[in-house]
Amino acid sequence: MIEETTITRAIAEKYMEKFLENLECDVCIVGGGPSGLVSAYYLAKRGFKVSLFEKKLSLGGGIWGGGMMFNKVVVQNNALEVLNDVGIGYEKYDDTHYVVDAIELASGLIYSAVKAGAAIFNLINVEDVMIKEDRITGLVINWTAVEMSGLHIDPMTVACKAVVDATGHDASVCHIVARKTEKLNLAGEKYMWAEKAEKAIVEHTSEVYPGLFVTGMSVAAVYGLPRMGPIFGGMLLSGRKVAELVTEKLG
Ligand code: 48F
Repeated sequence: MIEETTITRAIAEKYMEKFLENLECDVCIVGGGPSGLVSAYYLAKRGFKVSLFEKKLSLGGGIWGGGMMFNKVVVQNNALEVLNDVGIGYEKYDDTHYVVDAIELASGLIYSAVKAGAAIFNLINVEDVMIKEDRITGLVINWTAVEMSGLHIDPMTVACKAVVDATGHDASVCHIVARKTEKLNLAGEKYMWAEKAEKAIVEHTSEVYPGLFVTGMSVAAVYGLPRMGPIFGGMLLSGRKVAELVTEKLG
């Protein structure tokens, strides 16, 4: 027999179980766009305990709307490996450009990250960081609904060994660290130049403060790099690179 209160109990119990299991983890990823999801996938696959926090209801960030709501995106040839790793299809347009269905890309990356073992928490906004002895040691989180409604409610914390800022154009975590430590300067994202941006974002994907790594468009905000519009190879490769850097760091 179906019981309403059993449904409630099952959800509350299982959510709390997942939350408490991930209260202390290896890597916290902030932002569930392409770069955050790819890094979550590779890190979880390597056996790290990974939590990803996304402030919105849906993950996928800037993927869903493709270019100007035409729900297709372009991925260049050197990033096809990542699509192959997660089993996402693509169509050749010319030797450099491949076209990917935005819906398949977003849903495929989300599914792959979950199946690899990453714990995903949507509707949670990362509003601050924990820093001890000049090293990031965790995140300060609250429900997005609390932030939206301006309620006076204190946040809570999760601890981790490394944080990945995958918050896209906002570079939210880097902005917080810059403001509160004065040990990080953000140059601000620059104009559109797709070819230069795609290469530079991957090259500059790095640890920007002890324990804080940056991936995706946040890299452009930190290093003053150009933007690229609806081509996603750089996001995928940056996500994969940050997973390699975190792996090297955590051993
Ligand atoms: O913007 P987003 O997709 O970042 P990305 O992985 O990819 C950028 C591309 O989508 C596109 C582009 C390149 O082709 O120019 O824009 O760098 O995803 C960032 C996610 O982070 C969430 C936000 O809602 C989005 O889903 N986010 C931002 N700030 C916070 C956050 C925060 N403080 N706490 C939790 N999530």
